[in-house]
Amino acid sequence: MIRIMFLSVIILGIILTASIILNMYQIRKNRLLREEIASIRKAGTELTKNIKNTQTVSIPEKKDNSVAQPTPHIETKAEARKSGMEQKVLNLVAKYRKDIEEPDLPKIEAELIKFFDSQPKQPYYMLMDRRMIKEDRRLVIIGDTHCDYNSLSGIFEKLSLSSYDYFENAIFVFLGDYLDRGYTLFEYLMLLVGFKKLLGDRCIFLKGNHETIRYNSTLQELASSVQPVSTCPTLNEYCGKNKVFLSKFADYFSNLPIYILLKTQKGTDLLVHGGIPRDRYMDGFIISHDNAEMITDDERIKDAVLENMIWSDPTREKLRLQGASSRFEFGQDQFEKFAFNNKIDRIIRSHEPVENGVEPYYDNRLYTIFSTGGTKNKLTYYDSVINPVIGIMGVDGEIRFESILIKKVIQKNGFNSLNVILYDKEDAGSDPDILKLDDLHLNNEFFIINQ
Ligand SMILES: [Mn+2]
Repeated sequence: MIRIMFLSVIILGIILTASIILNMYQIRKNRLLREEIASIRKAGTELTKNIKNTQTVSIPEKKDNSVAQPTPHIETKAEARKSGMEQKVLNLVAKYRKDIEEPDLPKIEAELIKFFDSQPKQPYYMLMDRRMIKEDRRLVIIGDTHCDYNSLSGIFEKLSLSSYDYFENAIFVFLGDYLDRGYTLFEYLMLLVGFKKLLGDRCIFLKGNHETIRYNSTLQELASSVQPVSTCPTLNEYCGKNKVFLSKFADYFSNLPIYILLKTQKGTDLLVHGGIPRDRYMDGFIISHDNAEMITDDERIKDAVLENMIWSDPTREKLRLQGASSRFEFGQDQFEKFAFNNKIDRIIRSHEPVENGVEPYYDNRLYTIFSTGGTKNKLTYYDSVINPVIGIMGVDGEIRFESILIKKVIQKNGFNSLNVILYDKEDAGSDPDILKLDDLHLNNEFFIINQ
């Protein structure tokens, strides 16, 4: 009996000591975590300070310090709850869904000039360091939208259904190709620019090959390097008298940044419209990981590489011969060489219409994202793209792809503000006007490539 009591006391003692040690460890761990966060913040501030006059995308701190969430799905919200920003975006969508008429154009030109004048000139490269972000600030990556009002507004409307408030919190990166192809111009431009005005630094436009435009001062008109085009001739025809507008338009779109070097907890991503440069330039430069700048002895190589990066396409082959035309292809070996030279893990790009809206290559180390399409969409040039998507990246660097199509109309309990255009009547059943939010089955449209 005494032996049992003695043993119990010893065991109790051990448990007590262990719990005290564990507690001390937890307190120390929490302190270390706080210190770590503080030091990361400090490092971030230092970094931003050091390269202030160059290219770092400053990511505004969010007010609350909630813990990072797992990579997002679009969770539908239970009711029509809207933040101020979300309402402003939806108002913009509604405003420009109506046709802009010819008499409205002088006002539109003046508004666009005001926007162009307000934008600082940006360098061709940007560094975004998401390792510094401790909150749930998601990144929305949007591929080609090509003058398609329906797809652009569809993206905003789809995101407005989420319980996560994208418009207050997320960063939006557009991968280029705003101009040409699609069947709206002024309405699309006003929505695009209006969105950028609302979000400011949280909305980033990269340059696509269709933004290779210039103002020809001899002919006093816009010219494009891409054929066939529609935006430049349309602007020449309808805004031809306003030379200031034409030249500022060309100046803004042709000088957008070319790429973003994105650091996440998973590694380093390159966000760019096309892809990698030609073989012959591959050893002539390196992309700096300090500030994302391209380092080279020869400025001509830099210009050529930047031009290549908005034109190239991946293929499933190992090696691809490269012709002399602007548009050219590369294979897996070429991709891997570029990735190795520049310590890049993934490339996220657009430029090519792909049926499913997203196409993975090279063991998920390269993704093509295309964001205009829809078989019933009268405003897209790309009705071969059945399911246009956007990419959504969590702070952990995981990327998922969300269809921008909304197939059914919601009109219940006053939640009828959505103006859904990509809606497919045949799919919707007998009573398309009265459908529950649950019927959207948003997650069924998710493409989870990494898993
Ligand atoms: Mn393109």
